[in-house]
Amino acid sequence: MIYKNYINGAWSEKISAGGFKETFDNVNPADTTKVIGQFQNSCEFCIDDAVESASEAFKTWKNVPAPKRAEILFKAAEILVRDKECIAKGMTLEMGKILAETRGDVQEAIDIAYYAAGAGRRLTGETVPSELENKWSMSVRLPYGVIGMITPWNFPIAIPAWKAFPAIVAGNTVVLKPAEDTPWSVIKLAEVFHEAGLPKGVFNVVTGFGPTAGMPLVKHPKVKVISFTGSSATGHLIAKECSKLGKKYSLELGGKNSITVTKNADLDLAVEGVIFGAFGTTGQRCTACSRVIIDKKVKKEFTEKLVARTESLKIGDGLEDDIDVGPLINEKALDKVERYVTSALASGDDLLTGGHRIKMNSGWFYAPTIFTDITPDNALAQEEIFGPVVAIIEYETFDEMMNIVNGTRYGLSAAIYTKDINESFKFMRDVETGLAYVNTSCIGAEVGQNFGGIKDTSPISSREAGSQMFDAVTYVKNMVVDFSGKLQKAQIE
Ligand code: UN1
Repeated sequence: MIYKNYINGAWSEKISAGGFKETFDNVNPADTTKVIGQFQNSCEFCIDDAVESASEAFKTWKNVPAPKRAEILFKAAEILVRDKECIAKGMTLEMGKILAETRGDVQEAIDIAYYAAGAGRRLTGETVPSELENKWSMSVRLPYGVIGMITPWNFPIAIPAWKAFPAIVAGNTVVLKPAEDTPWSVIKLAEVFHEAGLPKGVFNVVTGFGPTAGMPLVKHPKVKVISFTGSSATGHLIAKECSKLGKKYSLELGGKNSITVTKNADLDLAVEGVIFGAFGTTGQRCTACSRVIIDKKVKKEFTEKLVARTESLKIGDGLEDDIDVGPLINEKALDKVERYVTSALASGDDLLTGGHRIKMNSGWFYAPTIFTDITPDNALAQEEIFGPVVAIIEYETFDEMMNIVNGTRYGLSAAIYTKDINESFKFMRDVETGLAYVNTSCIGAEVGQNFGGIKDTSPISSREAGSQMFDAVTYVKNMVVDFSGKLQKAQIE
């Protein structure tokens, strides 16, 4: 089946200058002989069309009352609820994570739809007392116009929804380029909006690749804000381009997240937290746990439990009922994991379990992998691998542990397992991340919470979801009325 771009409320194809149709294949990572469909390999001309339509739509959409804009989002939420199972199954076919997780992905989109739609009635500004008599000052939040969004494959609907829903409620229009590995899920989102009755041009989807479709979107002069979630390398390229053009940007990049297990921890609970954090979504979350930082006193006991639990995980096609861990997204991802493991083994690092590919149905499977006695400066403890690989690092004192937790370039998520309340508060205060968890895993943020990082995870610390969800997609306009009938001079009178 050939899937088209969604531009100006209609489905359109990419036709090359020579009159040829240009598409790319999207395959099932659990069985690469199965093709999901062909998608448009778009270029800058498709982006131009989409931006034009978004720019035209903005002229009227910005003046539709926010509660009315929100009504369409409520409808979209209902359609997502109705179609949740079908979208979840399609998403597992497209990107591999297990059905329980793809259901969660759609649920996250439903949650943010209701959350953002509700906020449509609460898009408040503020009034500020003037220094002068008979003078009034107030502010409102206003939309920018066309927002360009480039979204990743690991949360194919949730992340586009986090970005697009608040933007649309706030009165912006959107051109979204999904990752080339998950165009189907975002085309589905366009179908949902279409059915919900979103006016044409408000939400547009252009599929394709970063250099040929993503970059033209970033550079387009009519695109006022760029919102990107993905790799640090691409994020820095985008930041550079946006700075050159004086364009606002919101970035959600890599992570090197940790779970600390103290001597006061409930070890069984901590094992479950690490399993979920490290091997959920096959380790392919920017919030994934890739470091376990363990008190030397409980290291042996905890490690034995963790390895046994890891070896009980069932790897396979995420559509099957009893599967715990699906495949990696593509061959490049598999090669990357393998490269890190091979080089760790070559330098003598201690492998406890995993460390190899799994041959099954020509899918991209890799065994959940744990290394132990890793030093904090090791590549396994510093670089984002984005796969099912965990490094265990031991510590003796609280201060040493905090230095290890904070000793990477990233700052997204960190968790601590402890029954010591003082220790937990010290940890929350001192951890250099945007997300801190106590006695739960380092993944699983909810839509009511502000999501994002500091340091190189989010170079300007932008946030998605939560009470800050409008910050990237609105600006504040301050408006002043002087009803004194004379010229009053601020700071002078
Ligand atoms: C991501 O990995 O890019 O906190 C987002 C979580 C999810 C979102 C992760 N709700 O794990």
